[in-house]
Amino acid sequence: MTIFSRGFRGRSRGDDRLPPGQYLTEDFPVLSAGPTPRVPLDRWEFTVDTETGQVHRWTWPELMALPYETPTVDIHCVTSWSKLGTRWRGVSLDVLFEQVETSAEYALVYSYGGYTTNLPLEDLLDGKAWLAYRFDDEELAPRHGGPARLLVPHLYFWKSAKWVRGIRLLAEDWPGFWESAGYHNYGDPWREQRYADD
Ligand SMILES: Nc1nc2c(c(=O)[nH]1)N[C@H]1C(S)=C(S)[C@@H](COP(=O)(O)O)O[C@H]1N2
Ligand SMILES: [Mo]
Repeated sequence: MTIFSRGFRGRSRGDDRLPPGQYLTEDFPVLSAGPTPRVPLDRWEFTVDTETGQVHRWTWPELMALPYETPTVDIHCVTSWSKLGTRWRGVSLDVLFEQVETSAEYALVYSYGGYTTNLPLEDLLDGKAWLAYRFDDEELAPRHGGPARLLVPHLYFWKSAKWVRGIRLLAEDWPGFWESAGYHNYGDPWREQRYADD
């Protein structure tokens, strides 16, 4: 392993934005646990269902009609790449949850194709998460989760479910795909929470 001093790497490269154990990349690697599901927009829907059995559903035109934001965020994959200043367009989860009444504390996010990931509901709210459908001024490419993916940049990027289909609100936490395979349940890159025991 090569150790660079802070001075040598230079602050302009953004090391103060690089969590421990991460390296910077300019490309946008693709990490998918299975094949890319194709979801026609006229059949696409996004669902939030609550612990009391209430179901909230948005079609693609309904999603497009909602106010969007254009976050620029740093993203951090648990396989150690980080990409700074990525530019997205998406609907804040706060907007979607305006209509949702819940006292659940946990969210299980699920995708077309079967991927799941879990996180505390509060990590989806207060400006921390988006349902993103554009990247770098273009439609979100299918390999990167298009038509729409979750974007939760403050946690390792495996929490940002591609091809997202819905969120189940739960009174008790339920581990998702990587979380039940030994990855950390929460996944804060700044605390280097990669694996269950970290
Ligand atoms: N549905 C789904 N979402 C997913 C994944 C996946 O395999 N399936 N991989 C996760 C992981 S580990 C990472 S790092 C990011 C990768 O997103 P990218 O392929 O756009 O870089 O998506 C996350 N979301
Ligand atoms: Mo990842």
